[in-house]
Amino acid sequence: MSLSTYRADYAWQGHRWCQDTVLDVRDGHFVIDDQAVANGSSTRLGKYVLPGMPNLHSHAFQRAMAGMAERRGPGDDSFWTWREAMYGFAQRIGPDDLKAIAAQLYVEMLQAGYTHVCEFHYLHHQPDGSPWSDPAAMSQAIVEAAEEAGIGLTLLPVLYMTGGFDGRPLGERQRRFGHTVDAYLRLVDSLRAGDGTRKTTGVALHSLRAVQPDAIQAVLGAIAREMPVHIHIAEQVPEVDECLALRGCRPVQWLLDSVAVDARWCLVHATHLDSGETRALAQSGAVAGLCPTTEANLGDGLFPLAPFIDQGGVLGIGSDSHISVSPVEELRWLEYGQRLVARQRNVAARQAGQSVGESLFERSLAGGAAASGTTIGTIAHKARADLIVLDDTSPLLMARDPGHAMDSFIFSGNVPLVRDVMVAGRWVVRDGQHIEQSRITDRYRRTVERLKA
Ligand code: NGQ
Ligand code: ZN
Repeated sequence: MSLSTYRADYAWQGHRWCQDTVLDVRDGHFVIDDQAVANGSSTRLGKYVLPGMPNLHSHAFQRAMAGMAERRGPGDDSFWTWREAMYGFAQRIGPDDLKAIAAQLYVEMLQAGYTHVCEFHYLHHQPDGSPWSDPAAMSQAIVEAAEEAGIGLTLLPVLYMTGGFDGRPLGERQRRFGHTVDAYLRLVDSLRAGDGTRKTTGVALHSLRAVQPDAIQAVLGAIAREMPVHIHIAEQVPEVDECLALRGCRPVQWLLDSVAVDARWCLVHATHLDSGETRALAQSGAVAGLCPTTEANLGDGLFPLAPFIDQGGVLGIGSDSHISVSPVEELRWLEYGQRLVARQRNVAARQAGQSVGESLFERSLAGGAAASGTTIGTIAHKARADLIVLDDTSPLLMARDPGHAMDSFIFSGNVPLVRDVMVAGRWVVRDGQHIEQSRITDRYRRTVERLKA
């Protein structure tokens, strides 16, 4: 494949804006040469060019129910009443529906500046729990949706075996999520076969509620060393209490004591941490997978951001239930939640003079890339060529020097400032429009109308 040469007035590279940067792209990856000088044949991208953001946690099907669970039920609503509504919605979805919903979602992610998604996929079987004729049919729907939209994918088939910490069997509405360890490992193996530049396969354990200790050990013993491992860990206070009652310690503590948690791990919703867990998680090098808009929507609680950062913790962001699909809004709420509780400002910037937006964006790139198990999240030699170009004609960026550009992007916009988006060297969003938008959105409309009927 030939070389394309681009230039940016400012590119976010190695923790800072670099002026007059030349970016070569070949075979979907950056070729960065420090000596390169912009010449006549390079294409100017715009004033501000950033690495694309990895979205480290997604349940794609839930996008189609966003906004449908905000009406009060007969009693106090909670995460658990939302989950019942979600299970009801999930019952109706087959492979074609999932593909249509996921493709629409991934288009929206790209337009918002996410260039990679970690799909935590547990909707495996038919509604009665029996496998489809192709046991990987639902996973395949995700793979095809990502290909159609042109987003990078870390596919995380989820192991889901039990209905609680006590090992009780799956409920009727959870049956289509379930696998034996052997069947699960076969699925993982079959999915790995198609891995390449834009697709990586990892593994996911749904939660300590859904996977018992022996099964965790069996999976970890069987998979390749380099595969990312994701788990929902401590989202709700009742699950922390149940873990304390049945296992004698809190979920994050239990995990850290029971398996070798390191940088390949992503602990999604590591929300409820005591100070010892915060320190130990930070020291482990694992990624804390934070999904602030979903965690707010579901009434989870707040992550101890400041001590975690101070102890060197790694974090990334995900849009999870997709009540919102925007890295800007995730980062904004990550910071604002802390401000509201601490009654302080600029919490995620831990040193004088540091920018909150730069600190959060940079951290989320690094943590998201680690959780994805692939070289993204950076404009660097040999990294996959994923980038976003901001709309520098927006009034929000007028009379802003580079030192305020990131904070203006993260905090001031209500209209997305993302103008053009590239994934693996290919333009998928130009002038805010996705290249396949009308076809994918038409199919989505037909799908959700049919699901509603
Ligand atoms: C999920 N979602 O797997 O979709 C979960 C809810 C559960 C979030 N945790 C189900 N946000 O945890 O049992
Ligand atoms: Zn989740």
